[in-house]
Amino acid sequence: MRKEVIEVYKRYGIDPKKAIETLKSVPLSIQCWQLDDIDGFLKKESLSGGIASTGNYPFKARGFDELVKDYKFALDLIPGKKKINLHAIYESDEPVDRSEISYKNFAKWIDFAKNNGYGIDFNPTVFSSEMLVDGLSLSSPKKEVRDYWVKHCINSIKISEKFGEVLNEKSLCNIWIPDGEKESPADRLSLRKNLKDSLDRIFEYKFDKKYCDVSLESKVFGIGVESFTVGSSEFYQNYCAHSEAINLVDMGHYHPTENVADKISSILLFNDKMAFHISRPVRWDSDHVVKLNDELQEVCDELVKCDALNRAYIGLDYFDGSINRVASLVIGARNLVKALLRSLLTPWETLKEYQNEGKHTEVLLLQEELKTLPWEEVYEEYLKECNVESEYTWFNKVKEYEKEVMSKRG
Ligand code: RNT
Ligand code: ZN
Repeated sequence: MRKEVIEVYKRYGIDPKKAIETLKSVPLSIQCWQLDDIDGFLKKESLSGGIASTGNYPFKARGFDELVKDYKFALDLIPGKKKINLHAIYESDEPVDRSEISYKNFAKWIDFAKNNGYGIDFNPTVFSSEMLVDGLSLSSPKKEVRDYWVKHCINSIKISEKFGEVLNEKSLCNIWIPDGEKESPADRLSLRKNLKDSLDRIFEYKFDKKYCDVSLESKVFGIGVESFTVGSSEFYQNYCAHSEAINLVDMGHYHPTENVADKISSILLFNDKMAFHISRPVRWDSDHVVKLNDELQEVCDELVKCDALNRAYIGLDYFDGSINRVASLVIGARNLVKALLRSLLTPWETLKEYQNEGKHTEVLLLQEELKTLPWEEVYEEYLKECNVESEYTWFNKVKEYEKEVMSKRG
């Protein structure tokens, strides 16, 4: 990094080297499901349950070996501390029914994580299943359906606990369910009561908080369930306030004009921790590849100015089958890294002082001025220190990989 760049930031009281060091310590959880359009390895069921992956880009990973290869290739192009994020349908060893899973079915993943120094986050897969009856799982009026998914969720938490223990890095177990109704339901209350009771049963299992946390992810609507979602934002906010659960905010799961960044300070005031799915909504889809846009920047800004990087689980969540899937993962992850870096290069104390003194012109002016500072050079320095390919060359590596490895998949 040129010393002129350091001088520029010094004028604002910012030390780019410190920003780089902070960024190195923030773990980012990278979703395995981008690499195969959430097919998973069980192949019994195709993707269903309120979400869809679109696009026919060729060379999709088929099975554990190909997926791990692509994953490693992508992760090596993403700077900083990384966690892998698995779904229950990605069992690496002797697959069993979802209600019976244990960490033993993920043994190869544990080896992969250990060998590369990654932590692992985990998700019960409460979709793509015939046990989703009338589109309902934990909120189903049928007791046997609820029992099945309660068992799957408890087993998933136990898997997370084990990951946390053996990898020495706390694991997040995130529960998202697609339960909802296409039209306005006759009875909202009993479905929500069923969900509450199922969650109470799940949280009767006392997991060791040294090794894992459990989050609940809300949504506004899904495909085929346009009128009503059982696990709404209000439902989980209240459930989290009365339980061990952590609120997970997916950036694609709110009304289009809602500002997700605005929610962060309110959640942090009443909860020790919160969790994120960094995503990008476009019309009906909540899972487009993450761009470096104002929405992402503002979420990262909030985390930094609330001094909450160590109180947040930050994970990516999107899936695009229309472009090279490895590149898709790298583009989104790098955009998240850039946004976090820009937040760390911002003189929040000065801006806060201006606000407190009523100097609103100065707040606006400084915010705009910061946009054209040479943050890109700091980013390149960060890549260099992390031993990761430059912004201007990484895609060549992916093209080569596509030619040499992916395209041979037929
Ligand atoms: C769906 C949720 C959920 C999933 C993943 C695959 O709308 O965002 O997080 O995307 O679990
Ligand atoms: Zn999500």
